[in-house]
Amino acid sequence: MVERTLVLLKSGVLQRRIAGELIRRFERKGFNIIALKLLRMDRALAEAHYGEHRGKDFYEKLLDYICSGPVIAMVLEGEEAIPLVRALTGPTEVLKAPPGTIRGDFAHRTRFNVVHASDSPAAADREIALFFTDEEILPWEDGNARWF
Ligand code: FUP
Repeated sequence: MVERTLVLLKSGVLQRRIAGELIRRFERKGFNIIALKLLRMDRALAEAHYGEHRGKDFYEKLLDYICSGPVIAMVLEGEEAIPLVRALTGPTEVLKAPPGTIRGDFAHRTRFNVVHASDSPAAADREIALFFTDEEILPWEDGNARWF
């Protein structure tokens, strides 16, 4: 089934100059980028995005981190995009993230685990709507490539 998922390249990715490398991995797998923006998340957006973690011991530090610099937000579309993008990102805990995954290759602290990706269809719908209006989402088909 074709799905859409929200990906965030978190604070620090731009400073480390690895945004292109990370985007390349999603493109290489075959997903369509159908929305993309650079933004600085404010506290309200961070709380809305990570509300499920309110009250946990890492919550405040998680918000501080995600608000500490610009992030890249993207909507990716493709067959089974939600589980397949999660497979590319790797598990949340960096000690469990194998080499070859984004977190396995680029993160050494769970709190600074480089990337966010929606973990269910309900989360994807909710998260995409937090970051993008309907007008900002631009699905396309491979047929467009014949012009180039
Ligand atoms: P994920 O969906 O893989 O991003 O993981 P979670 O929604 O469980 O966690 C959200 C973010 O909280 C993680 F990306 C990193 C941070 N976190 C911690 O800092 N410590 C923890 O023990 C768990 C999560």
